[in-house]
Amino acid sequence: MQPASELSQFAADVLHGLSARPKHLSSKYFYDDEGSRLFQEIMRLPEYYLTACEKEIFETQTEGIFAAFANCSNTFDLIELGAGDGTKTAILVSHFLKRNADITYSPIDISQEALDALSEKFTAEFPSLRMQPRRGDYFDILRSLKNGGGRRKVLLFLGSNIGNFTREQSVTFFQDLRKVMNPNDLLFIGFDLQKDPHVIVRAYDDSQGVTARFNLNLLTRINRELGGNFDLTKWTHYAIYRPTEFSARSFLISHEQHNVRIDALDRTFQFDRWEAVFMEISQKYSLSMIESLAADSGFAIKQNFFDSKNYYCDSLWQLTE
Ligand code: AVI
Repeated sequence: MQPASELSQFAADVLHGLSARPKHLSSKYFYDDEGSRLFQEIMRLPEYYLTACEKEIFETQTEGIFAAFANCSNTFDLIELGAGDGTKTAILVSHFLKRNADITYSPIDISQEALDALSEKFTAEFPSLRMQPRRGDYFDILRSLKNGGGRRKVLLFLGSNIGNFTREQSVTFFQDLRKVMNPNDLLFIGFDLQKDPHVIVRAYDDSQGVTARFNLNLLTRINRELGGNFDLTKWTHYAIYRPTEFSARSFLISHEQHNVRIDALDRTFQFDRWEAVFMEISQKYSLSMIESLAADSGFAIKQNFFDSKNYYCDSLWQLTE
């Protein structure tokens, strides 16, 4: 057993979450190598419309996006936070290179496996592209890139990843990004918009059970990394949409009363029959929510790009004075 002072952040967060009422675990820990692989599978699901919508925006509005990024200069650096497999970004990169843009692409991710796969794919597809993949904490890396030789940085935060933060966390995150940006830099963010709740719920409770496996994988990760003994057969994935708050929420529900031991925490946790552990929030946005998020974080919207169904918005932000 490790003394509490030596607990990893992961262990400390699991201890905090499972000691709370109601219990919760943080979705930021979903993305070990297996979690990243499962998320890529989710992105290919027919019910998970987010990826297809953002892809459509990139495919149909590439020139408009290029014009907005370039802003009269063909030189800029693309830095993608949480790059995953980079499939959507490849659409932009391909177009930018055809337009002879002088770009560098720096994908940042916490999964080395995901970064390796992405680097291999991009190197094969775009041999002339300068790439600087980086694994680790966004802010450490961005601080190291702050003075990029006077080149404009365009930060990409795609896939509605922002939806997994609370509003307070989102404002803090954008304010922190602002600190590592120069006045000419831009921030391009994917937002999933509000729509028919039935469509949203299906995206988080797919018929093939991939999202269920994605959530359950966090229990497997706790078993492996923290010496837990979660029995996955005692748990069910459950997703809802709260229309008054415009957020999808996912839970793992315990079917029966049972105990789980986690060696690294030297603790046993009791779960009641039908007890829910809150796993993830996926916020859905209106345009006024996006505008107020930008304003409260020190940014102004330069341009918004929408898909044909108006399900999704990629919003390009610039710093305010
Ligand atoms: C990464 N993030 C934007 C996804 C979402 O839609 O909230 C994670 C996810 N959770 C279940 N399905 C996908």
